[in-house]
Amino acid sequence: MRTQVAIIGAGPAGLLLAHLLHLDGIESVVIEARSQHYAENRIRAGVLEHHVVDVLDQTGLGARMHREGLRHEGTGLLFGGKLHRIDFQALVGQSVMVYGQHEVVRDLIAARQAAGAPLLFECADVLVSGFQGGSPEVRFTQGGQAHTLHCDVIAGCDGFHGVCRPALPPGSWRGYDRVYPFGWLGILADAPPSAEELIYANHERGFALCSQRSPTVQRLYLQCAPDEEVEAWSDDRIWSELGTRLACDGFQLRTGRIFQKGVTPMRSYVAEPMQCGRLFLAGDAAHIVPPTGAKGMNSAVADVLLLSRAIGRWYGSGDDAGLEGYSAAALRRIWKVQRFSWWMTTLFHRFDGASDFDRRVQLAELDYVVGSREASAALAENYVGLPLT
Ligand code: RFL
Ligand code: PHB
Repeated sequence: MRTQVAIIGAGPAGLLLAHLLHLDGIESVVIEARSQHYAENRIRAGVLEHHVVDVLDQTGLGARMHREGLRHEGTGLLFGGKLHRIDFQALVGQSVMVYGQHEVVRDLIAARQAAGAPLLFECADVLVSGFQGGSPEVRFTQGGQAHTLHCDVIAGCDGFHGVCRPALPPGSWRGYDRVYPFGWLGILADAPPSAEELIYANHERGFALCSQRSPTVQRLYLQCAPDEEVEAWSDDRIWSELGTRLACDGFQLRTGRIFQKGVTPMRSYVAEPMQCGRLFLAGDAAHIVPPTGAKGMNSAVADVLLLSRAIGRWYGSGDDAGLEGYSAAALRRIWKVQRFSWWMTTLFHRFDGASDFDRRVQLAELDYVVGSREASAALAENYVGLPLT
């Protein structure tokens, strides 16, 4: 088998890269470890930056998102029992779209399959090699049969636990890491939204987030221990804790049947550089953020936009400056996104062992953010999305 670009992983990064290359007339094969059903039903991110909405629009993927997604022109910040609004539209003239990551993935898979382009699910034993010399290749098995895919470029879009980052030669890269001493318990519930916009809550018992997915489904999160047992959280306990942490004037928590529960540990991580020879990492394979800034999937989109342009330039004119400069260009944005995600996390979470002084400084910072137009605008500018490239 031979292709131009071998893409490992059918998450948002891999699927969007395949789509962008296809529009540019460049062939690729997407190799995914899991099943199509799994990829289409994995519940994760929910907020799309305005540039990401534009990319989906401009590449023919926006129709369902505009029908079913929820446009948000601001967000709520709750602390000291009072709800404040950050008005994105008034402050920076932009908004975000609440549309589940798995819906984006479904739209991308449908486009790929409609184009009749190769997207291989349930591949095992994936191994990338040859990327430092002139003949990159990917070995894998599918349905018990061994395959070798020869290519010009390998895109490692296989997420944080994939095989591509560990395939970078030792000594050629390093990881920068911060692990937070808490996680998020996330739920999906059959209930109409409790609020028109998201609410990020700083409460002395810990962070809470009130988000949504549709007019009938809510997405909510609670700060918990990083290794929290989901079983320890009955539906009643979850609703009661959410009610406590989100309590404020005029807010009424709408409850309903909880049909999904999961715990996510929180971590910031960046691999530098994000490339070696003809192997390029994109999305969670190269970096992850704590979800407080809603940046993970958005960063994956930013990476593959850069990478697809660099690959297009290389095939178009033989100029490999974009490929050579890919990691440096991607990292400039990533570190700003890391900073914002770390800052939001630090601002809103309860840190065990924090002193009363620390707690007062945290509340003062929140008060400053909602009270200063400049500080509110800085939050809004980062939240709706820094320029993609
Ligand atoms: P993914 O989505 O992890 O996809 C990687 C794909 O690679 C496959 N794979 C392999 N395939 C072949 N061979 C192998 N050896 C392989 N190993 C792995 C995997 O099966 C998978 O299909 O990475 P990608 O594409 O880089 O996308 C990143 C995003 O998924 C992630 O950053 C976001 O979900 C993070 N995130 C959020 N991001 C946002 O932009 N906005 C949000 O509101 C937001 N909220 C969140 C989040 C992540 C969360 N969790 C659960 C981590 C909320 C949560 C709770
Ligand atoms: C979500 O709706 O899943 C969501 C929203 C905002 C975040 C994280 C997750 O910061």
